[in-house]
Amino acid sequence: MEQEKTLVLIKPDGVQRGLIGEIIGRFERKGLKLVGLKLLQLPCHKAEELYFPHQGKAFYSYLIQFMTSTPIVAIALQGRNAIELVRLLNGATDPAESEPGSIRGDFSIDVTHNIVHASDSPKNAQRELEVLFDSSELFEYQRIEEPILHRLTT
Ligand code: IDP
Ligand code: MG
Repeated sequence: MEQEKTLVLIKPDGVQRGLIGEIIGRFERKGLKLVGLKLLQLPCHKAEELYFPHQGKAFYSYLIQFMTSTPIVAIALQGRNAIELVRLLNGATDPAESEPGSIRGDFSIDVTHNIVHASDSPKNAQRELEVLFDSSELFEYQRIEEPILHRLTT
């Protein structure tokens, strides 16, 4: 599986509940590489860009209001099959259905206040990363355990 990059956001509820370290730790321990990281208050126009596929839905305006209410953490992650893997670690959108062991399954109880966001496709990952990060804010480096995380094919 090829290396992919994806966007994760720790939503206002995750930041306010002191879960930043816990959530980043889960991605790090899995073997995903942090290639971008910042705390910011999401401006309204960026929230609208991020969630434009949901425009017109009943929950849209509350979602924008919630996402712009207090700071969030934006995380760019890189790794093999990262897009699908991160969504698996996050768990199902509705915490009533997310598995225990996933972030949403372990820490949330409400479908809007569901702690994390993650991109759902390569196209959306690229688009969403561009909304949150300048290219100068994304980095390349080696994690020291890369050779033992992956079966190396030569
Ligand atoms: P995802 O975050 O798992 O990709 P999406 O369907 O893309 O889920 O929805 C984006 C966000 O909108 C969700 O994470 C959640 O915060 C909110 N949301 C989705 N569906 C509902 C709903 O039925 N009621 C209220 N909020 C919702
Ligand atoms: Mg989504």
